[in-house]
Amino acid sequence: MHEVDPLRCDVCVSEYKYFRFNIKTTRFKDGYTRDLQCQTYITQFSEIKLYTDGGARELELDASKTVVLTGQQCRADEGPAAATDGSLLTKFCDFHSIDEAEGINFAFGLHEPSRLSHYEFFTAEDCHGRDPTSWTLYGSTVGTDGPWVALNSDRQEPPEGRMASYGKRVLC
Ligand SMILES: [Ca+2]
Repeated sequence: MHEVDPLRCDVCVSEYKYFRFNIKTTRFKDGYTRDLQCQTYITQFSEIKLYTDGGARELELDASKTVVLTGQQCRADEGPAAATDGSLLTKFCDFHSIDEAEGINFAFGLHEPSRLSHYEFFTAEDCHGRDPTSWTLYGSTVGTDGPWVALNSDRQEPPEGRMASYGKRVLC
């Protein structure tokens, strides 16, 4: 076990290998009424990225560790791996799980345990109502089934742009 410096938050000194991106709400769930031709209980994002060294270096994800713990992907080519493939043209799309109590649980991992400084995710190519609006990022040292430590929770108005960044979220 590591020693936690009381002057720094745990996430700043701990190394994690596995992550769970738990999406709680979308624009549609928050009352958004544009784009209602889009199926409304769908949630999607095109990519998630992790950084270290004050945001200067992107960490390489291990594609074999990307799974959906709870959820139902929209199409065969819109599974979890599509959000860790490095392309904003491909997306993870979940059919209706945002309306369930636990929301969507998207798990992914690194090749090696690493210290995180930032994370970032991106909207998909269509349908603003499907954009996440609140979420929690968890970390684990053990595996994609946890146990989990909450690293960051946030709520944000998504960017209007498609395949656009929510901005690098600062962990420490
Ligand atoms: Ca992608």
